[in-house]
Amino acid sequence: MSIQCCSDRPTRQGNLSSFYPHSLVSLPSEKLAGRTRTSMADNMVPGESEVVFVDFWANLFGMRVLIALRELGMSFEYIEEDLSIRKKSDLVLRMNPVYRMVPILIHRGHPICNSINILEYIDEVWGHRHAEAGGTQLLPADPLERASARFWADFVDHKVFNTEMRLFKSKGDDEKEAAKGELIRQLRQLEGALGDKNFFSGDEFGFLDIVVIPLSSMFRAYEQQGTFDLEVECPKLMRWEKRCKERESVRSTLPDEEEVYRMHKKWYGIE
Ligand SMILES: N[C@@H](CCC(=O)N[C@@H](CS)C(=O)NCC(=O)O)C(=O)O
Repeated sequence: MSIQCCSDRPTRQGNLSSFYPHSLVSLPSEKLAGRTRTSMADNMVPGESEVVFVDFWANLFGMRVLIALRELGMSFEYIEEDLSIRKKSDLVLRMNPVYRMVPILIHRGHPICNSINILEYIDEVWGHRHAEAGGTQLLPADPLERASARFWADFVDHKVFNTEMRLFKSKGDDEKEAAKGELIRQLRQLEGALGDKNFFSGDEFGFLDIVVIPLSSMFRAYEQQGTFDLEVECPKLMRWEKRCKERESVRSTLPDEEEVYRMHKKWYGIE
C-alpha cells in the first residue's frame, strides 16, 4: 500500500501556528523519551520552524523519523499529536487529510507523510550534506542494495506488523500459536537478511536499521504475548538490537518498553 502525500500544500505563510496549540499536550516527561521541542530558537513562532515533526510518543513508525533526524544532527521542532484521544488535531487533518495519521514531517510548510517516504525525503534533501561532512547517507549507494533495503522495509510494514497484530488480537491457543509461529518465521527471515553483518547494509548503521529498530520496543511484548525467548529464536537479531541501542540517536528515541506495550494493548483492545 503506498501512501500519498496530501495535495493541499500550505505555504509557510499558511501559518501553522494557528493549529499548533491544539496539538501540544502535556505528557509525563519520561513518556516523551526526549521528544521535547529541541533546537527551537527563542524568537521562533511555534509551528513555523523550517522542519517540524508531528508524532505521538508511542508510534513505532514515528520513531524511525526521529532516529533519522538525530542521526543527521538536524534541528527541528517537535509537536506531539495525542493519539490516546479520538479527535485529531487540525494540524494533522490539514497536513495529512488522506490518511489522517502521524508521523508527518513538515518542511518549510510542506507536509511529507508515511515514515518510509519521510526517511527517503530526509536522505535526499539532507543526506548529501551529512555525507560530505564525513557521515553516510541513510540509503546504500548501490542500486541493488537500495532495492533490497526497500524490499525488507516493505516486508516489515506489510508482513511483520500484520503478524504482530494477529498475535495481539488472537483468541484461543490455536490462533495464538499460528500467529506466534508466523512472527518467529518472519523475524528469522529478517535475521537472514542481516546475516553476519553488524548492520543491515554492512558496517554502517543506515536506512533499514532505522526502519526495523523501533520494532524492538515491542520485542519483550512479543515474548510475553507468545511465550517465547527471542535470544533463543533469533540470537543474531538480538545482538544487532544491542548494537543499535548503543547509538545515541536510538537510545534517546526509544521510549520505555512497558509504556509502549501498555499503549499498544489499548490500541489492540486487549486491556
Ligand atoms: N504507514 C504509515 C503508518 C502510520 C500509522 O499507522 N500511524 C498511526 C499510529 S501507529 C496513526 O497515526 N494512527 C492514527 C489513526 O489511525 O487514527 C507510516 O509508515 O507512517
